[in-house]
Amino acid sequence: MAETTFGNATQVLEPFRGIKKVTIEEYFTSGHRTCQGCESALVMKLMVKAAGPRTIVLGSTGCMYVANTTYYTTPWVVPWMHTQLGSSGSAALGTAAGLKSLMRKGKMKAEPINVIAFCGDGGGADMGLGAISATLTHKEYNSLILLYDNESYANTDIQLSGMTPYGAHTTFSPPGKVHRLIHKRWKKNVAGLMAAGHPECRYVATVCASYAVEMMNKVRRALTIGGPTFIHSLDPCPKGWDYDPMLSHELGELAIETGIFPLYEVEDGVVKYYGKTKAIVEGRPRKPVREYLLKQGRFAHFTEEDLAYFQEKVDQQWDKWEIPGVVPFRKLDAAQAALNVK
Ligand SMILES: Cc1ncc(C[n+]2csc(CCOP(=O)(O)OP(=O)(O)O)c2C)c(N)n1
Ligand code: SF4
Ligand SMILES: [Mg+2]
Repeated sequence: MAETTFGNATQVLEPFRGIKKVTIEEYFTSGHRTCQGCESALVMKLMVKAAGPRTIVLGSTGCMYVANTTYYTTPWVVPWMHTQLGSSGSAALGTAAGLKSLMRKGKMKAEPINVIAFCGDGGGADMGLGAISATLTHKEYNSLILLYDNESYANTDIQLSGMTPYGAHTTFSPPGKVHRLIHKRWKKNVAGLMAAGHPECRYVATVCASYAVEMMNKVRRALTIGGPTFIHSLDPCPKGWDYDPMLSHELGELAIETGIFPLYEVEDGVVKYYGKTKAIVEGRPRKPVREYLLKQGRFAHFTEEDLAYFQEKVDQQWDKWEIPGVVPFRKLDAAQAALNVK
């Protein structure tokens, strides 16, 4: 038998060198019922296009489960399985381990098969964080966990998650006359957390479907580097964010241009910035966050004070963080350190 332990690199998935080189075949096609302008559906399409036909997709409960598997219809061309809301990590690890075992025992043909588990921000960043973290410690099993982040529990009518931005209007945080802002917690930094805290995970990246080729190439890298990997995609959601569906692509671009969502990868501990994020790191001015926020109804109640606070928090992530946009640790300056000496 050929060398097929697949402990490391799986299939040959070279990066697409430009849009004209992208393959035509689709593995997420017609038959879904997502909203018009749903970027998460585009993420599914690009993700599995990059992965190719020898792929198993596992998906936790949420819009990308419910709207994609309405009774008797589905857009999935590749094998697909639903898993419980907090279980994308367990599903990825179990499936990768099962495949490896069956191949080792000769019960199925030994060949590289991609295992991708997706989860929403609610299922992944809140409920399923522990299982994803555990999966990222098992370097002997190849899998990709893709967290599609529409910044709410969208499928159950836009409840607030740990990744909902500060101040946003959700069904759990409606602005009122007494309290203008109900949600006052800053969004979790999940990609930074995964990259900083999982030494066996060789690849963590952030993506946005507005930059489709870059996104597909990061999926390809994640699937071929070996071991468990993690990708976080920011997905504009017309229903939850309350904007005209034609703005989805533009809002994705603005999230990057304002510096709210940085595009980067961490491969074997080395940070590499991409596209407009790279330009920002190299000194290009960021667009004001108001250009992004005020296009969305969920921030329509924001005052100048709220916009200023949001801007200040984003400024900090670029000006104060030890690794800008990625990891928020800061070194004590010398004067402060001296004061702390007992
Ligand atoms: C254990 C459990 N609790 C609650 C639910 C109800 N539920 C189904 S989908 C969903 C929202 C999931 O949000 P997210 O993971 O962000 O995916 P999205 O719907 O935004 O795509 C919830 C709360 C469930 N299916 N299982
Ligand atoms: S609610 Fe948002 S994530 Fe869900 S299908 Fe509609 S646009 Fe997509
Ligand atoms: Mg969500």
